[in-house]
Order: sequence, then C-alpha cells, then structure tokens
Amino acid sequence: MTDCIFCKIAAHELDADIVYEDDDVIAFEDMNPQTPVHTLLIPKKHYDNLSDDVDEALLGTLFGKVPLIARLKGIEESGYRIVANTGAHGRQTVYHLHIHILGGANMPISMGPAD
Ligand code: DGP
Repeated sequence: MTDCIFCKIAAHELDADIVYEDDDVIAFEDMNPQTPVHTLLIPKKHYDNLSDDVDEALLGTLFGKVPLIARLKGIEESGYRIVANTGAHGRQTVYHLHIHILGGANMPISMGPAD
C-alpha cells in the first residue's frame, strides 16, 4: 500500500532501526518504546491486521520468528510479552499487521479496565 508507513519501512523507503529482516518479515524498533525492549515484527506483505484474511502459513512464519527476535534482543531468557492490537477496540493505530515484542522489565500484571 502506497500510504502505509510500515510498508515504506519494509521497502526501505522510510528509516527504521532494523533488528531482523528476511524475504517475508521485518522487525524494527518501535519509535515510541513503552518498555526497555520494544520491537515491532511485521510481514512485508500488507495486511491491515489479524482479521484481514491473513494467509495462515504467513502467520505461522510471522509468529515463528518471535523467539528469534527475542533472542536477538537479549530477552529470550528473561521473558517477554507479545501484543497484536487489532481494530478500533484493540486500539490499533497503524493498520499494517504487527506484533509488539515487549521486554526488558516486568510487564504489568493487569492491563487495566477497558473503557
Ligand atoms: P499500534 O497501536 O498497535 O497500532 O502500534 C503502532 C506502533 O507503531 C506504535 O507503538 C508506534 C509505532 N510507530 C508508528 N509509526 C512509526 C514509525 O514511523 N516508525 C516506527 N519505528 N514506529 C512507528
């Protein structure tokens, strides 16, 4: 998609701190980190989010890369949390499927009440 910022990052048209890249996926640092480690993992192919008829094999590839990214970021042993905000109630702000990989500190036990 031409106006998608994550497509532009995947195409190297927009700068990002890239952690990992292969033919199918790219991982880069979130520009607004919420935790000491906050990396985003995306498929290079554009899907709005998990509810966009995503190819299941690609989903397997994408989620299968999470432990590798955690290892590259040094949080595989200490643990981490993954989040995929999806749609309006999920508070998704960038409509290109992405997984937040969060770590480097204890995550909150509760996410707090919904509003
Ligand atoms: P979400 O709310 O789940 O859609 O999260 C989108 C995340 O993307 C948010 O944590 C900030 C991050 N982000 C938005 N624009 C950019 C960008 O241009 N570069 C990078 N590296 N991260 C971005």
